[in-house]
Amino acid sequence: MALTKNPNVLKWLDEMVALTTPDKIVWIDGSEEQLKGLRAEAIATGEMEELNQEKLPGCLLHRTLPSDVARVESRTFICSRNKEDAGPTNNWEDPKVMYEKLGKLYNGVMKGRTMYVIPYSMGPIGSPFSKVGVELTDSIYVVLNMDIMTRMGAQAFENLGDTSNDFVRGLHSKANVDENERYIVHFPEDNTIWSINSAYGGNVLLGKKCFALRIASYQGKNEGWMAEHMLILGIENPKGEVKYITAAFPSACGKTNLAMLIPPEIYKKKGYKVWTVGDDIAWMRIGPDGRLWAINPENGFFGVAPGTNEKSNPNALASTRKNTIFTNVCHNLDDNTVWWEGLDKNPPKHAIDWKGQPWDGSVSTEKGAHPNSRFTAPAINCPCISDKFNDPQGVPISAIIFGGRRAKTAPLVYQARDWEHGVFVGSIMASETTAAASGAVGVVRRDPMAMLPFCGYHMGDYFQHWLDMGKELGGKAPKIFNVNWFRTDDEGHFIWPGFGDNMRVLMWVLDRCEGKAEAVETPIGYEPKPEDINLEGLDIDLDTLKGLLDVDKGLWKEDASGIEEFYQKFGSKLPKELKAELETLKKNLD
Ligand code: GTP
Ligand code: SPV
Ligand code: MN
Repeated sequence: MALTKNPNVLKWLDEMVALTTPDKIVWIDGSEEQLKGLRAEAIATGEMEELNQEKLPGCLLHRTLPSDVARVESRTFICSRNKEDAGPTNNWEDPKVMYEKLGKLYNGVMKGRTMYVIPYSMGPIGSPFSKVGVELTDSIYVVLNMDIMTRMGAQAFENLGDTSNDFVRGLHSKANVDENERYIVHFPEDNTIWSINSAYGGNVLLGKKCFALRIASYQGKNEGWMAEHMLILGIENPKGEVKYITAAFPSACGKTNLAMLIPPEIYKKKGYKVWTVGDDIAWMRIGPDGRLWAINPENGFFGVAPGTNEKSNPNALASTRKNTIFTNVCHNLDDNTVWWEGLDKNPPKHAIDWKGQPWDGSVSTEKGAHPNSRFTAPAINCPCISDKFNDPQGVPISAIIFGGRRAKTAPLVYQARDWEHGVFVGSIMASETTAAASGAVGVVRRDPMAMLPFCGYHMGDYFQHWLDMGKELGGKAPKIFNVNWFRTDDEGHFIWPGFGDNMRVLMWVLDRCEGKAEAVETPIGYEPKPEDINLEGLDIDLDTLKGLLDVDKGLWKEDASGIEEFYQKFGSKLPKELKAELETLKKNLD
């Protein structure tokens, strides 16, 4: 039975049913009873495997095809009516042409299958930040993941109401999972997403990157707010005051880890605590007090498994110990649990690898888990989840941090001189590519604000939107910083210990926001005095830290010409403020 009377939903559903011709339609109400049935069905068909219910209660394992393990940026499109509106960094096709082309692929694709109708809310139900989406899919895996990642079920329709047309229409079919016919397509002007021939997370959980970043960034520009690829965390001082920070790092560059960090002993014993609000996406609005406020639109974590362990990220690990879906990890057959590289030093001997093949960790030279294998874990499982996680108003932001993987150029931390300079700092972000997207790994590319694969419109307009938001925020704007945890020595080892010790850098960041710490002016912005980063209890001396903060003018001059070349892409859409910032940087380097 239909879960809504909203004629806009029903009309669109009728059209999509006529196109894809499923045998059966199931409305997802979000009830535990219904989910139980779907889990049982997925286990019965082999789509998912039930893990050890004593050690991992409620946990399931799933493998996608080896050709379908990451986002595919080359097959991701922004189909605005005018090509110019998608900009130089997105793939584009005329929406009419694309609807027709994909229409052929969707034609009858759900024959013999069930269509699940998933209503969901991005953001807490009832929050002024929140937005509703409906995803139609032929995958139970998608339903079960959406249950963890969003507020899914009948309540989302209640939020939408009986007449509103303001919902994102998502259509997904795994079809034959044919990589040559794979498309992840956004029609921002129609509030529509069409995804076909994939069954991997970022391509098919349409509430996440597709809606909450690509469509939402477009909505944000038009409606005066921001959708960003950012974690949100709170740092509580011994007096019980909490200050909030957002940080944008590209995929697989440390957002989940920073969001859940465990304070080093020196801070813990003084009474500092860290709280997680979000690990991947932030929606931000200017509040009635004129400050920037953020919510996490998601309800769970779709986190990178490899490297997650008791030491690096115990909070993430704890989050995955119940009601979690594991995708493309290694299956330990001895006790029916999961394993991945970096979990511990005891790879199972009797196991199935991410490709579904028998695997013996004591001899194999292949990886047991895919480098982009993931866990889908409910946010409420996280031991350090913030008490503001469900707050409809979100949290006020004191600082915004940009960062990426740079072996050399970027120092451990620096602060932008002001908002405009901060927008410049975000716009010139560069990072080595990771396994989160298909393609080469370790190649440095420009990834402005970590949004290169996620901005749903012209990136030049996006920079302008950042500048406009700054004007509106005025003196209440968060301070902007850049960090790099990934500088390496001559042997390629990371110099900075990272993980929990990143808090030492965050403390300088917060001190700067409160006017409590000094800074040194450099050609690229303000840096800490080395003695202002607390190294107590660390195996790092002041000279190493000075090296981490070093600004190599030669490398930066090379970078400046790289930026100049990158900026040329945007033509007349490049805001003049950013052009001026580049000139200032070049002058400072001479
Ligand atoms: P997405 O979910 O793809 O957006 O990734 P993310 O930005 O949340 O990255 P995540 O925290 O999952 O980290 C990705 C990889 O970076 C993992 O293998 C981590 O172990 C590693 N990593 C995270 N933080 C640090 C750090 O401070 N130092 C070092 N050296 N590695 C880190
Ligand atoms: C990312 O790649 O940035 C992710 C994972 O967070 S995905 O959902 O696949 O986009
Ligand atoms: Mn991400």
